[in-house]
Amino acid sequence: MPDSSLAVAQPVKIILDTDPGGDDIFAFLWVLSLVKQQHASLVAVTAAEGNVTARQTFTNSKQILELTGFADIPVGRGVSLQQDLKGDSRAEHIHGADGMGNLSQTLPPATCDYSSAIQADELLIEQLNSNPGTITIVAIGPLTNLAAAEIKQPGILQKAKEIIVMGGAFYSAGNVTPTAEFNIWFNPEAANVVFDSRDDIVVLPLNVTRKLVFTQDMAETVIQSNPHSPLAQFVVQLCQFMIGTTLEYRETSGEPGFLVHDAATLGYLFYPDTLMMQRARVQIETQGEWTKGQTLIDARQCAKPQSNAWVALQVNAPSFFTNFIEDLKYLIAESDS
Ligand SMILES: [Ca+2]
Repeated sequence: MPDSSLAVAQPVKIILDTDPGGDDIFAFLWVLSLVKQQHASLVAVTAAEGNVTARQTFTNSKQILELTGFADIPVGRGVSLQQDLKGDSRAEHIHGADGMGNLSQTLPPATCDYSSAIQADELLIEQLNSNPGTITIVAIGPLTNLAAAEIKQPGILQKAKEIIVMGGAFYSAGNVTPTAEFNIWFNPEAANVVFDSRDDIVVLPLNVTRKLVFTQDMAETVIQSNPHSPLAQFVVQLCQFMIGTTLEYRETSGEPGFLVHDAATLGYLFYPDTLMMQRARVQIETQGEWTKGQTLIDARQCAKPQSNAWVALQVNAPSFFTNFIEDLKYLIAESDS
């Protein structure tokens, strides 16, 4: 008997909110592979200020779409905190001055003007109003754009089918301060707005993403069918750059690889059997002198009403990478030589 569930499966509609970002780019490419395989439909990209400036994440997003043949997908420019951020508030030291391992010069140029592009919060509001209940937001940067949309139109985030966030660290060390993970720490007030907007936010914290070490060998496997294509070359070189900074900052206990934090969101969405989730109330520290951006779950033995999230606390990394690698292989095999 034919499997009727396959026949009726519609592609998952996604808005990717991203601050590329080396690991963002690997998540981005995974989405595009799933689009090519008709499992996903990428309705828009909203660039976020974070790893690098809003202008740079916009340009990077456009360049990735140009490189992969998806230049028609709309990109919103990130809402800026409008603060004079200190140099060390962003993450150029991890991702390169351009957020892409200093490889942006090797990619096709962005074709759209930053100053005339639609703002990310407007694009989110427009898309969610026209497609209520059907769009999944995959948020892999600081949550400034999502919060700006919610503040501008209260209730708008309820119109998303699901919101999946890479962020936070529970009962474990942060990666930007002793207690905070970068995306939440960068704008904890925005994170607060998003976690208050609905009671089913899906969270992929450092607890699982620290287990996702992508190695040079994996990159070589991914490109083997089409190794000289511009996309394959970009993937290998970006991987090399990210491994260099990851080792410098000792993020993998010396293992030569880098953490594909942001890709965990797609693991949840398309390969949910690779993760174990816990229901919880997530709270975010916005005031602490030392703990700004810390994410909390109450582990005491007492009644805890008002849960607002599903938090991933365990991942089957080999199974995750089996799927990640096969999907990236598919995208690169299909890319222009
Ligand atoms: Ca990111």
